[in-house]
Amino acid sequence: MKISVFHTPELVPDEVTADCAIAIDVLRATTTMAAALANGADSIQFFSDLDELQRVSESWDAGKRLRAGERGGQKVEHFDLGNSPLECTPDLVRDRRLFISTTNGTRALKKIQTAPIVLTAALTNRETVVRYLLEKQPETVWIVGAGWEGTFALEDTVCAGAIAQRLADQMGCKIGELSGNDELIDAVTLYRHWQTELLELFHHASHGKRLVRLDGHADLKYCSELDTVDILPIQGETGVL
Ligand code: 3SL
Repeated sequence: MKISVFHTPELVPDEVTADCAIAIDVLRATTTMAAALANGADSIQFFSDLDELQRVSESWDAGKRLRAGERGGQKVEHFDLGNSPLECTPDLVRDRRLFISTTNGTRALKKIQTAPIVLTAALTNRETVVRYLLEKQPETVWIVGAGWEGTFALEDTVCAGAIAQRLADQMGCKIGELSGNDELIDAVTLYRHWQTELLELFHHASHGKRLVRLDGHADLKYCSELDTVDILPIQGETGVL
């Protein structure tokens, strides 16, 4: 298995040649997706465009849908939910489809959606993603961080490192043997340094600071916890997770 890390969707080649591509937006889209599915959501359909989300979700039974999303970290007006994993309670999400659009996370997913296998990962479902990769053994894996409007994000890179480190541990190999690009080594180095202080790292991250300003302390803590949900968000034939 060779793993390449891309810090932002903009850095991903237009032709996605990986056997498996993984989108990461730890703060907060892919953590929210994992939380929603773990709490019983039926499925997740992702959009970069809010108008398209409105139009497509209109045809869905109103009692079976939830419109979720943010712009600038704030809930989109008239939507049912913002983009907080803590909002995705079992009572609210059970058996419903989430129609979601976020600033960067859904853009990362859109960029890789043509890969044969598309997953989303966060720190919270890291172990489940690793287990799947160990089972499937795809030859090439691309891990794509959502970043923030085209720039690097610490929280996405540290999650990529957490996945790769756990894989190397389970496979009994050195990280260099898994490395598809230099960014992978960089991500693992970041993870090794901060693995016991992930919440503190998030407080240094620019998007972490932004969320704290929006009163997102509880979200930051939830998103920084490793291996807390056992769920694999994987794209099905209809393009839905
Ligand atoms: O950028 C995104 O996709 C969001 O996850 C950002 S926020 O954490 O909801 O502000």
